[in-house]
Amino acid sequence: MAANLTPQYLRAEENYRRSATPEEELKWLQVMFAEIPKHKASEKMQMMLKTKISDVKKEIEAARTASKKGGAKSVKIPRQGAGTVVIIGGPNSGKSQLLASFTKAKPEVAPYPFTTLQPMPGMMPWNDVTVQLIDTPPITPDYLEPYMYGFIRAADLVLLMLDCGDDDGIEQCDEVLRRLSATKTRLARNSSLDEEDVGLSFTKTFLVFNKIDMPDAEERINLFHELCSTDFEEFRISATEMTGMEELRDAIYQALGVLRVYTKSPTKKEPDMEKPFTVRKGDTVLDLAGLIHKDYVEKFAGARVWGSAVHDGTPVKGDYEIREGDIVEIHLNN
Ligand SMILES: Nc1nc2c(ncn2[C@@H]2O[C@H](COP(=O)(O)OP(=O)(O)OP(=O)(O)O)[C@@H](O)[C@H]2O)c(=O)[nH]1
Ligand SMILES: [Mg+2]
Repeated sequence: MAANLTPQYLRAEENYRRSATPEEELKWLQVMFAEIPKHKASEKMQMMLKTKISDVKKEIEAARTASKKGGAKSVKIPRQGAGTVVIIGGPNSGKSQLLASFTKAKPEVAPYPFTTLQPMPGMMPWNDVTVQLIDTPPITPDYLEPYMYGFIRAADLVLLMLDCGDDDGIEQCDEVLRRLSATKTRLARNSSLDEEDVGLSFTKTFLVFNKIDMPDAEERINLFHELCSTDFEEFRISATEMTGMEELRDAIYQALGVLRVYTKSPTKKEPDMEKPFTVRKGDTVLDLAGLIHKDYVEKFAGARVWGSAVHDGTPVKGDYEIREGDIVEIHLNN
C-alpha cells in the first residue's frame, strides 16, 4: 500500500486491530475508510475496507437478532442537576474541550477525530446550582451511535458544535444536521413533539461556533450562514481561550426554563440557602413537595412562603406558583 497514509489512518488501524467488540471494529473501520487517501493506488484497499465494513455490520446485526433481549448496547446516564445538556457535533469540533472547560470532568481532548468513544457527564456550576453536561462521540456520515437518539430526545438542550478552525467544519456540522433530519430525532430552535407524528421530536439547540481564536474563523462563520439556513440561537466561543463562555453558561441555564427555590424546615429558624431545588416555571409548592419526597404530596397540609411576590411567611395552598428565589416551608399532616 502507498506510503502516504495519514497519522489518523494509522491510529485508527491500530485501534481496529485492538478492538474488543464488533462495534468497536466497525467504528475504526469507518475512520479508516474516511481517512484513506482516495486515489487509484488505494482503490483495492478502499474496496477491501468497504467489504469489511459490510461484513462487520452483518455480524453486529446477527448478534442482535440472536440475543433479542440484551442485543442493543444500552448506555444510560442518570439525570442530575437543574437540567441535562448534550454536546454533539462533528469530529474534533471541541466537544470534549467544552466539557473540560465548564466542569471538573477530565475527558480526553486531542487534535484528531474520534478521540471520544463513550459519552461522559460533568456538572457545570451556575451560581448556586449545577447543570449536567454530556460529552458524546462525534457524528459523521458513517457513524452515529444508536444511543445518541435517546440522549438528544431526553436532553433539555443540545449544544451543536461547529469547528471554525478547519475548512471541513461547516461540512461536518451540516452533515450532523442532515443525518438527524433523516430521523425522528431532530434539532430545532425550541423543543417540541410533532403534533401529527408523536414519534417525531425536536430538541432545543444552540449552535456553538467554536475555536473563534483561529485564523479565518469569522470567514467560516459567514460562509456557514451563506450555505446553511438554520434558526438556532448562535454563540461564538473559544473553549480553550474561554472567550464567550460566560455568556454561553448563562444562556444554557436560562434555556432550561427552571427557577430556584430554597426550602426551610418548620423546626429551624433559617432556610437552607446552600442548596436550592430547581423547578419548572409554572410549578407549584405541591410540585415542590413531590420533588422533595413522594410521600409529601399525600401528607401536604400547606406551606409558608418568603419571596418577592408575597409578604414574609405568607401561608399558601398547594396551588401557589413558585417564583425565582422563593423560600418555602412545607407543612405536613401527621
Ligand atoms: N484553538 C482552539 N483549539 C481548540 C478549541 N477547542 C478545542 N480545541 C482543540 O481542538 C482539538 C479537538 O478538541 P476535542 O475537544 O478533543 O474535540 P472533540 O469534538 O471532542 O473531538 P472527538 O472526540 O474526536 O469528536 C483539540 O486539540 C483541542 O485542544 C478552541 O476553542 N480553540
Ligand atoms: Mg471528544
